[in-house]
Amino acid sequence: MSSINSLFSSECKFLAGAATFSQIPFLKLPEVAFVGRSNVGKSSLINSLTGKATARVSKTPGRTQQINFFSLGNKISLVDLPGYGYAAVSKQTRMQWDELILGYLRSRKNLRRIFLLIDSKLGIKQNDAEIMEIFDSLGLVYQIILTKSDKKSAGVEDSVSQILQFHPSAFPKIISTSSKKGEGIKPLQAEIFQIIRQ
Ligand SMILES: Nc1nc2c(ncn2[C@@H]2O[C@H](COP(=O)(O)OP(=O)(O)OP(=O)(O)O)[C@@H](O)[C@H]2O)c(=O)[nH]1
Ligand SMILES: [Mg+2]
Repeated sequence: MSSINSLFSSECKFLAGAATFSQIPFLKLPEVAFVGRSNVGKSSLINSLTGKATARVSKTPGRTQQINFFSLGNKISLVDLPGYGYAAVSKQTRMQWDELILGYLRSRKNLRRIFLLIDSKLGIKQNDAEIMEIFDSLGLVYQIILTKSDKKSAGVEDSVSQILQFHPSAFPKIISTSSKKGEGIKPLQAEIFQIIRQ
């Protein structure tokens, strides 16, 4: 794949959905995963990156209940993970989330990068901080992607950068994006392109 544009304009196909660990497909493609609170904009960001409405965007939070795998140009797998922090879920559902998502993230051999999405309006909330601590303790490296930058609170980048100093597994580089306005989409495409070339 010669250029970023040719990668991101190639066909994006839904490969599989996994609601349980055993349904996770074996894939050889390099993979990147999008994780974050429910409603943070994971599915919208995948659609903006690929220029297609492949991932389902929810009107109600907690809509994406399974792990969805997409292949972009048969070069990379993009993974849309179910959101966390949806207030109405039971303890049982929360435990299932932990088991499925953390199980996937810990064991996935072809996983090259975890993108942890943070809403620019809300900043890092308690449940984001908890996930970051879990990732740190498991040695899972992750990169913060701010979403909905069209609605961002003043100083959000600085406050997130400050918090990252206490999270050893976080990439220092933050990318600020808006699926609505297109801000940061090209830089994130460039980051993903670099990841698969490594
Ligand atoms: N203003 C603004 N709204 C956005 C942006 N990205 C997504 N949204 C809106 O945020 C809501 C949630 O978007 P989704 O992409 O479905 O979020 P998600 O993280 O996939 O949600 P779950 O699948 O429920 O975990 C939708 O109403 C989107 O239209 C953005 O960049 N700016
Ligand atoms: Mg979604």
